[in-house]
Amino acid sequence: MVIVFTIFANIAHANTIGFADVVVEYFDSGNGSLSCPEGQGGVFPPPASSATCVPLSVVLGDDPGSTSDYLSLSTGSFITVGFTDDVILDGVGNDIFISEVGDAEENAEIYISSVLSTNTADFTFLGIANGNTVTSFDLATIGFTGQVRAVKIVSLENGGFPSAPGFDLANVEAINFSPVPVPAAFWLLGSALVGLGWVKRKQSFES
Ligand SMILES: [Ca+2]
Ligand SMILES: [Ca+2]
Ligand SMILES: [Ca+2]
Repeated sequence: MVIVFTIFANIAHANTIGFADVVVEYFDSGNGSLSCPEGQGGVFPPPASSATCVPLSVVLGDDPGSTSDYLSLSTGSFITVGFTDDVILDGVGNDIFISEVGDAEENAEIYISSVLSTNTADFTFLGIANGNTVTSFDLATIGFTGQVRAVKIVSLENGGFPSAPGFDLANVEAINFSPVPVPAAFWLLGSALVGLGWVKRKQSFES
């Protein structure tokens, strides 16, 4: 089992407005084919018939070309992606699209959070995303009225094993969202510790 907790910059795709920006957490259950984050596309173009190691950034940004790069999440594996230059809001109709590019029975549980967090308690169950389709979600269906900054995808099946085991996540798209001003986005991107220090100093100057 491997647990990674870090913030990965989006290096694979340029268009991040309306799409996920960072990886907050990744968990590999060990039920896949390889001992690395696996999938297809990105900077490791593989033969179509086999899985290969991919950077987690394949799930960030959009997939503008004719083929999507994706991360295969085997049963029990999950990834949490964060939005930093935009936040998802409940608007008219659907608010979030989750794109799966496999062709087998591959579903995943989708959870959302208002904070970039690795704590399960911070997440609310939104629904089930299906395989070989783009599944749409409307925040209104669960009465979620806050901002969504993190989306967690937990794989339920291992369809496609061994070439693309489980839920093949191509991207996470925000349909209704609000852009975050650059300084605020920088704040979200991990300057929290620096910021806390600054607040403390500011308070001490004023006292
Ligand atoms: Ca974004
Ligand atoms: Ca909505
Ligand atoms: Ca992708």
